[in-house]
Amino acid sequence: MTPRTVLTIAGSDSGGGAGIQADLKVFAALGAYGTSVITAVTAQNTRGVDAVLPLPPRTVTDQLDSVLGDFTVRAVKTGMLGTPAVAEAVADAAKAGRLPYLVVDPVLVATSGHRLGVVEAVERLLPYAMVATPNRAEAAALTGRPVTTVEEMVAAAEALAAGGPAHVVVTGGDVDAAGESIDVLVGGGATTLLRAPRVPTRHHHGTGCSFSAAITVRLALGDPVPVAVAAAKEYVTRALTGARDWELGAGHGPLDHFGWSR
Ligand code: PXL
Repeated sequence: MTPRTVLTIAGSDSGGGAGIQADLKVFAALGAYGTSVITAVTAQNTRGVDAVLPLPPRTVTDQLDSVLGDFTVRAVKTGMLGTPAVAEAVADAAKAGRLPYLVVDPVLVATSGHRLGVVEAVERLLPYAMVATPNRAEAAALTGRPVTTVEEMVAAAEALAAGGPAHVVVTGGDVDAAGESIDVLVGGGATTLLRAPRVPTRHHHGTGCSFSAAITVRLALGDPVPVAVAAAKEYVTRALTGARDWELGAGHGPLDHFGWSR
């Protein structure tokens, strides 16, 4: 059977844990055919980001034209966009209806604290998102309000959903909630809390990328948004659990996408 094709528009992580590399691993693990448009090249490993080279918008649109001109892309995710000019180019494609089932992961800051995007750039794209997946810090930056409790996560998700995206998931894997990882999903007139056991590990590099990539595949396979989001949360919980004891690099290691630890 021909696999469903999905696309990631994101930055390259030379360490293979986040960005394009994480997305392609998730796509493969969940049975989709992954294509990629690279927005920026980062030099990084598990310890942090050493350098960033944003690509020119023209190079991004060239890649987009090549992929969309040949493949039937069922769903698309965006990650690191790098510059406002690249965000604008991607938003133009979304506006023209060329990016179906769009999942926007509003990447702003890496785990290591390195800045990977700016609010103004992400805001250009959010109105076209079927699902936006900010973590707490990104939700705070986008709403200009603190997002430290579950109540504040709900308020931020509702505020962001009012501004354009059909659905917003604010992820709270880092909120201390009695051993649970709680995400808030707002959309379709409903607010839902998603719960999973919290996986205590410092090897969580690429969790946000993997979460949004998993949602993208499930949307491409035809799941409704709440089902896709719940499946993605389960995927991430399993991938974090798998890599809990890995020793890849000296910093924040990547997730286990292929069940190597089982
Ligand atoms: O997880 C956010 C992220 C997205 N994209 C790239 C990254 C990171 C975090 O390090 O490097 C390329």
